[in-house]
Amino acid sequence: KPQAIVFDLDGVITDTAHLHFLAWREVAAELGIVIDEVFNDRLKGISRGESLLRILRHGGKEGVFTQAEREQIAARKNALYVDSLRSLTPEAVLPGIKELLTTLRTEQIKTGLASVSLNAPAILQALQMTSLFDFCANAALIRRSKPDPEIFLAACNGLHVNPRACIGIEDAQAGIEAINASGMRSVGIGSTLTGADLLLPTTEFLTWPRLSAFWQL
Ligand code: B16
Ligand code: MG
Repeated sequence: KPQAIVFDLDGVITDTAHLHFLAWREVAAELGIVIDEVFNDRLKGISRGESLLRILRHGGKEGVFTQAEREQIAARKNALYVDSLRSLTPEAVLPGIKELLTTLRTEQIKTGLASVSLNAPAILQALQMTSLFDFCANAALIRRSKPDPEIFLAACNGLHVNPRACIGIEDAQAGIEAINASGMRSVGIGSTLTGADLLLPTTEFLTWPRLSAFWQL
């Protein structure tokens, strides 16, 4: 069996993408830029600063703001986002996830988190999921966003496992590319992803028997 399973947060453990979207939409509107959920898909797994750059580019406002101004805009988005996280309870954990993490404990398979969100520790706390993870990669130490494998490699490092002996789970295209580049086997959640070694429609299909069968292929 695999030595460890490393999870993405947003879109795999809980659906914070919508809360990110609402905060970005408000901030973008203040700058005269319109974004929709389709555009938001391209921000999944992308760091806060890089997300802002993509939004400015989308609105034709690249180069309009100084670095200091961009930091202020990103801080405003984060304040709105953190405020919206107050509504997060354990009920927001996606279907099947808690069961899977609990089973991995009994199977003695290590569990890791590879989220580029600086808010990940607070989110796990709100979901009451912190104790189900052996190691969470520190997003503050990551220099390159997904699709770079850095965050997944940091998770494997912290777990003291070889990426080739692990499975990574992601719902974003940039995330699948990051997992593949890390040498782990990739499991994608959602129907629009390409390049995943195993593709499942929703987290409900994410069970230990399913992952175990996939590992033995
Ligand atoms: P923060 P993940 C990512 O989380 C989100 O998908 C992405 O939309 C967000 O911009 C990024 O975290 C940074 O989040 O602003 O809270 O630091 O998919 O890597 O779990
Ligand atoms: Mg995600």
